[in-house]
Amino acid sequence: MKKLLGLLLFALFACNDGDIITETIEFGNTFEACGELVLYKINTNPNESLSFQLTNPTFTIEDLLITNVDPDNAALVEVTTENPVGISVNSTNILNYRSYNSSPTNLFCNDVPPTNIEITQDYRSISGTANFTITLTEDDNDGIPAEYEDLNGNGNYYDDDTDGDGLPDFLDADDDGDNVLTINEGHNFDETVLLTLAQNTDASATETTPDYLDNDDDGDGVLTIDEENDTQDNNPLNDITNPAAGADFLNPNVFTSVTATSYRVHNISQEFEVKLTFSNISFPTINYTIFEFGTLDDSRTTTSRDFTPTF
Ligand SMILES: [Ca+2]
Ligand SMILES: [Ca+2]
Ligand SMILES: [Ca+2]
Ligand SMILES: [Ca+2]
Repeated sequence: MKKLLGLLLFALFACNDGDIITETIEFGNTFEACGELVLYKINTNPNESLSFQLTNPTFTIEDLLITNVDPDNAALVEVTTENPVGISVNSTNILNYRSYNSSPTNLFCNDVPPTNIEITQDYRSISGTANFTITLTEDDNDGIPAEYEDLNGNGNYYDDDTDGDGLPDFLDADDDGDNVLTINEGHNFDETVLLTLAQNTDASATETTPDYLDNDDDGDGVLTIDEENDTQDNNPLNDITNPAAGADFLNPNVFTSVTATSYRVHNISQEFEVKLTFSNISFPTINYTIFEFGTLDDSRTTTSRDFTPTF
């Protein structure tokens, strides 16, 4: 991971005349959060921390992760928070650099802080701005990387929607809308063969559409989504008349149509990147025009949403 060089390096490039903090400090590029609201990162060799404590903050971490339905497409969401969110660094929202005589590992987010830990250096900035940038990345986890779901190859993942349900293929766990998940349609993707070994049940000289993009997999004239002869549960996988031939939607000799009534729920994974950058902060002898605090390492940034296309 790219390392964030700490105060000394920044000082070399950014400080005014005068004394500088005398240690070389290097922090990783992630930070953590706790309480309402402390953002911090620590080192244990040497023992030190950078922390930003907000008093009476007007937002929580959860607030940064709220999404809105895209007004142009109900299948899509977007981060609601304006990027970046500017928070003043001041006498109540203080940015601290501290060093200690022992490990600060359990110092933050702990109801019972460790005893015997002493602060040996304490510098603070009470001016500047904290800028958050929130980026959301979503995925359908169908086993095909997003770049290989860009069917028209134009680099825009949002204009490929095989089944026309509003979810572009890279977010659509059932690309052809036949109620059989793409991951269960034999796409056989791997980084070597890519999609060249994708299963195509009704392949012929003129039929080259792989099952995961084909809404009538066995080419029997009954749509896969309507091949629910056994159990009507929006899952054609478990409708099997002849076990030797497999599921009915892959068996051209079974073509009873049982009309589907809805699409299945689509689960879309979400990964938020919360990046914090300070601008124009000032420690007693050091000024920084830009200080990259890093990205938030927190389980709350990994989640998912469900979407059921309109039938
Ligand atoms: Ca779709
Ligand atoms: Ca997909
Ligand atoms: Ca499908
Ligand atoms: Ca086909």
